[in-house]
Amino acid sequence: MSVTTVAEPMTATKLDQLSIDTIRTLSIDAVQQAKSGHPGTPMALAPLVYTIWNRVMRFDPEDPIWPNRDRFVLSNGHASMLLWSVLHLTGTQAVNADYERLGHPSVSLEDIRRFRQLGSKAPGHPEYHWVSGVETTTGPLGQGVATSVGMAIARKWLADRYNRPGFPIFDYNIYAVCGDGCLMEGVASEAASLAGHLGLDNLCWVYDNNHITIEGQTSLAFTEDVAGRFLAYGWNVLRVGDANDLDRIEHALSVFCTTKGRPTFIILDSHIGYGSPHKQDTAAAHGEPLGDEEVRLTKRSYGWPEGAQFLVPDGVREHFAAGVGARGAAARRGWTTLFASYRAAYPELAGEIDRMQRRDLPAGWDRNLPVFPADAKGIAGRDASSKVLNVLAQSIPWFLGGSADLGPSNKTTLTYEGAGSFQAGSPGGKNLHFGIREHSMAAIVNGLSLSKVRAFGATFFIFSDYARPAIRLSALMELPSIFVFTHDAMGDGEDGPTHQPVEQLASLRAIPGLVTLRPGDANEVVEAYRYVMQLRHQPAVLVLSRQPLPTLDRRAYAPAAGVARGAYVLADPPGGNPEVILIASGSELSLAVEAHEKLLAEGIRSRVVSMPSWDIFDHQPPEYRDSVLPPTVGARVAVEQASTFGWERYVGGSGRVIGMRTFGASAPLKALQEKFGFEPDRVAAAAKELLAKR
Ligand SMILES: Cc1ncc(C[n+]2csc(CCOP(=O)(O)OP(=O)(O)O)c2C)c(N)n1
Ligand SMILES: [Mg+2]
Repeated sequence: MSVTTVAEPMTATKLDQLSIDTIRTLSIDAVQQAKSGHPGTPMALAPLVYTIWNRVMRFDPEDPIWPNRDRFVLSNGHASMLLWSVLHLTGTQAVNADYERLGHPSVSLEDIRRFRQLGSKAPGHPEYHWVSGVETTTGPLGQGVATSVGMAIARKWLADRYNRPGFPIFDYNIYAVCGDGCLMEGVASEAASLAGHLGLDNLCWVYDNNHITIEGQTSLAFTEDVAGRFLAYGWNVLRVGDANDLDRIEHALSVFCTTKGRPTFIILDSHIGYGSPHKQDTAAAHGEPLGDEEVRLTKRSYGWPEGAQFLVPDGVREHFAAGVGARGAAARRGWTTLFASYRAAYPELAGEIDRMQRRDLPAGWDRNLPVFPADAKGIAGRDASSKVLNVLAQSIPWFLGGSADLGPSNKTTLTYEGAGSFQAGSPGGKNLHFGIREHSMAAIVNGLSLSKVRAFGATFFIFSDYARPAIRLSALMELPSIFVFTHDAMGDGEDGPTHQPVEQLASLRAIPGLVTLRPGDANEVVEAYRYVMQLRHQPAVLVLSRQPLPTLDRRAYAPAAGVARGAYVLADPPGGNPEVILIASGSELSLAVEAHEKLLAEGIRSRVVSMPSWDIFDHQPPEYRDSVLPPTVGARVAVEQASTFGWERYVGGSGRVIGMRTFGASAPLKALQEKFGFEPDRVAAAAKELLAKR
């Protein structure tokens, strides 16, 4: 006979605490094991993330891509262990790029043990497309919150187009967590300003106000009144003074849910490295393992078994299953039933949603694309683009976009009857007005793409520099974002070197997976869009001219459909067999054609290769590439109003590049073309020099 000790009953409150401490200790152990990572913020924000996920969010771990799920964005991506912990503890399932469920968890305990190791589904920072349940890639501070504004815009637009009385098909919310770093970044300010203007009441940012960044106290560099700033942006600003107070956090989130007409900003006062006796509230808790002894002391302070590692106590997984799991499953089931009746009542709209979710296009989407007749005077790339955009926006209901205040110059404004402007009071508008905020524009376009809306953002090509970090992320995330950049080179001559791109093409071409296209005439613009619209997992940059470019006579020259192969033989000498190849893109294509005609007249067998996209060309089979640029023809001249950087790979050791080696200058275009050598005679002369050298 023995006396049975009665175990303390597991109350809901205790399970809350146990779950939170599990997130904390998994984070501590993973960082310790990896000997790298960021333990302090997960330790501090575990209660917040726990509350959002287990008490508030509508998210079904069984189906992490259910369209009406709430979105969670961890903008302070260095705290990734928060996400790996909750994805693991909720049993979130893995899905692949074809939207199939794979039948195993997205993040396993083994992945967490292998935090930051090759192949682990618990990498250093949240990576969309690598880990199911991650809504957007974060790590470059500010990007996550800026992207969340795109998600909120998308949700508003989707609701306006698809919801019907009794059918709230899209009514989800977007939660983003950010730290001091995110809020110091300009991109977040740009995005917050726009979100306030647009009154995005489906958007909630929670600010981890811990007064610590890497160099120490924020008092070193960040002493502004953040609350005042967000009030001025037009946000609803709330404060929770204790990051461990679940009820207050939950209450603040419920205030968000009922606030209409403005986004919500919750300031959460927290203690980085919470529970660590020597590291709490210090920068030392930010980005390095606590150390074995400190880990023990910290676990002791949580009342955790000091020697246990990667411990998930009994009841924790069940607690998440009873919380977010049950709530999410019920919400998804309800939605699925609702959507079935919606499909019966509105089959066409339901069909659109299906297609959009799969990133398919409607049948006949390219039927009305224009064909431009040959015209020596020609049409500017941006004007051809305008015609194309207006066709596409009408044939693809969920295709929309706008410019960073350069609509009249980019010619990206959708002008057809009913296109409308997206504003707080008109969330069905298809013209987005980003204001002069290129960086957040690109992040917002990514947020729209993540929400399956097809979106573009536009500005001058030179200001792609201001958008580049988000363009890079679009490529890393494999999103079909579209960036329309006009004023491709020196076409805006008088504006001078501040406005004349030089190195931008080389820099964008260097981004893995990004399709950069610089079409050479109006029909190439059409073909470029035709190609880009069919991309499902790649972003694209379209670089378009400001000035008219001759529309080539496609009966005399090869069809513009060659654009789809990145480069194609536009013109050959009679009977083929060229001795010299002129390669050009964009505005320099007609220049190359003129030089070609001159050379032909002199009996020189020249070929013109139109090369709007390096990237697409590089992905063609070698036989095709060799047929366009035969290895036997070493005499090659590339001409492009951009940095010569990189062209060696196409012109080879014995070729010549006519491009930019300096910045441009302020002068009329004609004078610049003369100064920098972009004239048919100079191109022809370069070709002849190469031939003479043989
Ligand atoms: C754009 C960008 N700049 C710099 C960094 C490097 N970095 C990562 S975390 C961090 C400090 C962030 O401070 P805070 O957001 O307050 O995070 P906390 O330490 O409080 O979690 C810095 C500078 C980065 N990830 N992204
Ligand atoms: Mg901080």
